[in-house]
Amino acid sequence: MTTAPMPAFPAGFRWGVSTSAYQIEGGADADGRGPSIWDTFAHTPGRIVDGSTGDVACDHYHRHGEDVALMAGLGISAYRFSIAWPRVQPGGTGAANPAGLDFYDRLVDDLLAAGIDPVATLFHWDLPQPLEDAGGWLNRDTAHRFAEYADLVAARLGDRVKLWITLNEPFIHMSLGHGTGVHAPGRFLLFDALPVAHHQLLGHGLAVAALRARSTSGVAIANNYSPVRLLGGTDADRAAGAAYDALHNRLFTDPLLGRGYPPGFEDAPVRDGDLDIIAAPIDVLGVNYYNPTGIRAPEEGAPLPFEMVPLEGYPRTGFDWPVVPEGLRELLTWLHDTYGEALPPIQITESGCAYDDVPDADGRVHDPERIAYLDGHLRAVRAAIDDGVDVTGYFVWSLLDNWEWAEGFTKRFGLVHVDFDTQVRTPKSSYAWYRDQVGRR
Ligand code: GBH
Repeated sequence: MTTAPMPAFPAGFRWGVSTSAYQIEGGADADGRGPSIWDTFAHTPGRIVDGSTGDVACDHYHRHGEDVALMAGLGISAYRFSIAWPRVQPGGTGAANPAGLDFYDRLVDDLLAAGIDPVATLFHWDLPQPLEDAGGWLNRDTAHRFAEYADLVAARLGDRVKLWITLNEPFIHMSLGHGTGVHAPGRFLLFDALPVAHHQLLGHGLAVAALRARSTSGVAIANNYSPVRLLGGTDADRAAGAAYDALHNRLFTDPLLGRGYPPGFEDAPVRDGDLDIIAAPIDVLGVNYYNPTGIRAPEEGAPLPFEMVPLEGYPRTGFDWPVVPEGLRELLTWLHDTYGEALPPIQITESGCAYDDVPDADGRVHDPERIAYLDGHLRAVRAAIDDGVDVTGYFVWSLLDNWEWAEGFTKRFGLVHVDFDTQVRTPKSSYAWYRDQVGRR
């Protein structure tokens, strides 16, 4: 880690942290919440590595006051959280459950009182189970249900949420949720999962219109990106790189920014008018970045048109993901060069890493690797701004150690350590470090 001082960021740069509902809230049966696909999945034996569920998670539903105080202590200007659709519409359709919305109403007011901008994600993968039973995102109707839900949320919170994020990582929800079955709802459709891409994008576009009708705040989507590192120089390797890029980096961005689907995705179930709905202008592109991906040509007869290969020569996080801060600069300049005028300002809506983070004898948690990780990635953002990319915010994943999907409680991403037996929160050394960065704004 360089000792040079962190360069200053532009005035008004949004400093934040991110979380998501199912990963922190708990309160699975509180105040009329219905089941989501993640409740079903986590309660199915064999799906989660440690057999845990999000029934309690960080019990944030009952401890949000303490958690907002932790955010205020960081001095951040924004908090990205997600709203649990099954709290708002337990059956996935129909009138809102007012008690479910009350929770977010209080959270938003507490944030504003602490001087923190609420940034609300509407869908971070927790689809109401009754909608899944009706076909889920494979069913076009779910896009319309999503827009109705967006309308109910905006009717209640539209005067106070400062930025809306429609979907979180629709690529991961399609690929891990419906392609390989590692995430809920656990379907194994490989490329037949493509309608899930189109219906999520259509839901996004319809939700943008619903949000605009109720709220003057900005609207965004949070996509995940992974730059390609080609591990070979043949034409076949280059073709594999292009195929991975189309799937991971362009499938959810080309149509959003008015280019239609990239080559190879002509099978998406597009109807007349859909592409215009999807390309409705957005105010911010949310970028979730973790690492680049090594790609080479697949073996003859392999099911995918590329082979993913672990990148050598980099430090690794506790999740075994390579630490490549310059990949973030590369990604940001790639977005800028590829989409040009069509690209809205970018906010990094997730950036972070998991380590073991064991408390020492005095109960303190020292996480120098996380400090080095965040330092490197913030410098990469700063360098991209110097390159001419309009980046207006950075959100650390995550405020708290939380329930990491199929990995259960085995991966800790927080600036704040959580003891999942006692629910005691302990700020790590990275919390103090991030507070010092934020204090420079
Ligand atoms: C995000 O997904 C989610 O939005 C969030 O809920 C989650 O908790 C957080 O990230 C941390 O996982 O195989 O070594 O190349 C992240 C999606 C997909 C990013 C897998 C890293 C592969 C690493 N991730 N990816 S590697």
